[in-house]
Amino acid sequence: MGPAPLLPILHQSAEAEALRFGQHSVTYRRLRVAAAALVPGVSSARRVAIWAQPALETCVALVAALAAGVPAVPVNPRLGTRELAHLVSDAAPDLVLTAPQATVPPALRVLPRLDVELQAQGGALPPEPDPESPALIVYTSGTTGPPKGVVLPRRALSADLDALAAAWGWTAQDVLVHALPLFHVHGLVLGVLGPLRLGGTLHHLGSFSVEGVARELGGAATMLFGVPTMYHRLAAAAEQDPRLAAALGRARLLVSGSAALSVSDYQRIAAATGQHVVQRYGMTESLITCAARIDGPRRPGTVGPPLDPVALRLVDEHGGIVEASDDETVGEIDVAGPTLFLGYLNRPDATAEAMRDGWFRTGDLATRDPDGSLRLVGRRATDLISSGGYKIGTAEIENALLEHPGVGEVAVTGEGDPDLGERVVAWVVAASDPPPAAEELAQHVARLLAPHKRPRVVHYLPALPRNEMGKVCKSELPRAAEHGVR
Ligand code: MLC
Ligand code: AMP
Repeated sequence: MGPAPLLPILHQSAEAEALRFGQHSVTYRRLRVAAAALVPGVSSARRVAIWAQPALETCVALVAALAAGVPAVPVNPRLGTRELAHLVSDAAPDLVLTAPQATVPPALRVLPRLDVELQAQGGALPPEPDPESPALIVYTSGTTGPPKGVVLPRRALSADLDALAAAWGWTAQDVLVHALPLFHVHGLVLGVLGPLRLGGTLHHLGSFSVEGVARELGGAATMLFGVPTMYHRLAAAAEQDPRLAAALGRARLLVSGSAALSVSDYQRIAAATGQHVVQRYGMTESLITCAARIDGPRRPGTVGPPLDPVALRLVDEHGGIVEASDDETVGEIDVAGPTLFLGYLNRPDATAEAMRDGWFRTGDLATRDPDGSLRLVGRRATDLISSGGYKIGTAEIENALLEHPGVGEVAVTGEGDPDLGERVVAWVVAASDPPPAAEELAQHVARLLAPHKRPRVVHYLPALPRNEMGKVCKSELPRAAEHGVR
């Protein structure tokens, strides 16, 4: 007997609806035969890129790569030239899977292309690959350099999804609605593989809108997944729109993650809809490690206890283990167990640095309350910005801005934003007179990296505040700007 399948329902010929994107949907049987048709074209590849538009074809491509046992690299279709070039050279995919009508940028045109035909008829699926084999390579930002490829094995995906299903009573009867991008673990692993592993249904909105959420939750959908920016927008809308408030109130579960849901938005949603949003915490490298349980306490600002298979400890700044459950003593979250990644692609140095005695160091700081729930209180590194649920390294943006001829020196920070959580702020010493316009710098970053990484605010300074070592003192930037704005 081989290993248990990652997507068991694909081995039956179920006629139930699996996935719906707008007017287009597929049953499990169609998903299986369309994916099986791609398998022969994929199976000899070492890795494949998937052009991850929010569309059925992206999911079929993902299922085909998983069935073939070939690691898939989801590609954000809005990546800029610099970041895409990095991904292509770092992951070195042998081919790219796309929807037939998709236009891909030059960096991907050099690769052989395999179009996903939703009506194609494939045969039997190959035997289940080894659970330890890599399934996905997901790029995520760190504090230095370009994004790193996080290599996730099949075993991490199945262990995490089963743990979440147990925590939330998530079953084949659930219809999940969301509008998350399909190139990060939130949208792709939880949002697509979650329903598919359980035999349930996903209704994807294509792009986020309050109206779309209201329509789906007013219809068949039972659960909503979103980032806090989406809940912030829903909170404001639900206060004005009784139909939306009623639809949110009917849901079996509203789940927020990827960034901190503010206490105020949690309370506004509770007041307008009667729903207490369930929060969960995780990282690309560890998948989801903590979640409020359906039958457990839900409190604003807390992300629930560790999931069953996850080992989690809090470590103080001296390396001691925090035993206290007093909601006061802060420690860095370390995690271990079956949901962990295999390592960063091509970066054994970065992988070794991220681990301590077999535990993955998340860099997130938390307290533990008496019932075992964690409260996230910050990050060890201030050089990661959390904006709209995306994690953005300041170094990536600084490097991109330095390539603009009008930028002499630059520092990038995050500042609080009611909608995005944090927004990207650039502090620029101009190299041209007049200095480059803020919108031009935003366009420049959006072109090289991705639009969500563009600075939303630009300050111009005559010089950056530096210490004796020449390092920029980021905490002094606001004061320096006050004294030296042009
Ligand atoms: C505006 N735009 C520009 C621009 N100004 N483009 C180029 N240059 C400029 N100067 C465009 C944008 O591309 C976008 O286009 C539109 O204007 C608005 O952009 P935005 O303001 O950046 O975002 P918005 O559409 O408002 O999106 C908010 C959001 C999004 C919440 C929907 O941030 C989002 O989807 N976040 C999800 C992130 C996520 O999934 N994270 C999970 C990571 S996994 P257009 O055409 O797109 O409208 C993880 C682990 C875990 O963290 O725990 O889950
Ligand atoms: P990523 O590596 O893109 O997957 O982002 C993971 C980071 O998102 C974590 O290290 C946390 O800082 C943050 N994060 C995820 N979920 C939550 C949450 N519920 N509350 C606060 N921060 C979160």
